[in-house]
Amino acid sequence: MKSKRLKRKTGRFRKTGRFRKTRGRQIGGAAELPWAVVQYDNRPINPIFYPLLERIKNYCKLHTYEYIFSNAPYDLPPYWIKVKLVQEILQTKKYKGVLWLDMDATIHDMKRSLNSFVRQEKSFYCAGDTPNWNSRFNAGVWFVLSNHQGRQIMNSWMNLYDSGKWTKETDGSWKTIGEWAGDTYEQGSFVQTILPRFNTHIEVLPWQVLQSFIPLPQSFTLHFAGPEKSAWIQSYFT
Ligand SMILES: [Mn+2]
Repeated sequence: MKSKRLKRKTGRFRKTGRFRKTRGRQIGGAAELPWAVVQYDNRPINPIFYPLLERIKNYCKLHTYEYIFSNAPYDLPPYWIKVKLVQEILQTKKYKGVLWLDMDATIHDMKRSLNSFVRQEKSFYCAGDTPNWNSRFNAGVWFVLSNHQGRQIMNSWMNLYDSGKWTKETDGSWKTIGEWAGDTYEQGSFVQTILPRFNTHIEVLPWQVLQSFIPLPQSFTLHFAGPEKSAWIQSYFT
């Protein structure tokens, strides 16, 4: 039905060009904004990640989502750049929402749309660690809707960044007085403050859906987090 209407419109208005720009976005009434899939790296990309990127880009093509890769400089610890970047992208209001993927993550279930996860009242979707670790939230893969609630979650999260607890070394690396992944980090602060504060608007999916490093029947994304990532990536692609 979709393609039929599209064809008819194309034929009718082909010569004027007047309707061509909006064609395809207007079908079925209200315009639907695309999702953005976002990644960041300010270092040269490690070649072991190339096949992961390839899958992500193909996924975006398949679903007509926008793929955004940023390497823009930020005067922030790398852990917090993702929060800032997604906050900024939501503020453009050009997207339905944003899927954040670490460089060591990829899409496994190419057919599953982001819309298929969206439930009433829930604006932020994430999962906890695999049983190898123990955080209730893993910051490597998550997605957020571009609505009031989603923007509020991102703003509150970014506000938890405490520049007084971080120092930039002369070699450009960042050090914190806090413990690894603790509350000075984006992950620990989310667990400590954002999860309880926005509890009703956050959907915590099973780790198997977003965080597994071996494809499982429920896996949508995979996250090859850990010291053995290159072996895991290799076994996924062979
Ligand atoms: Mn990661």
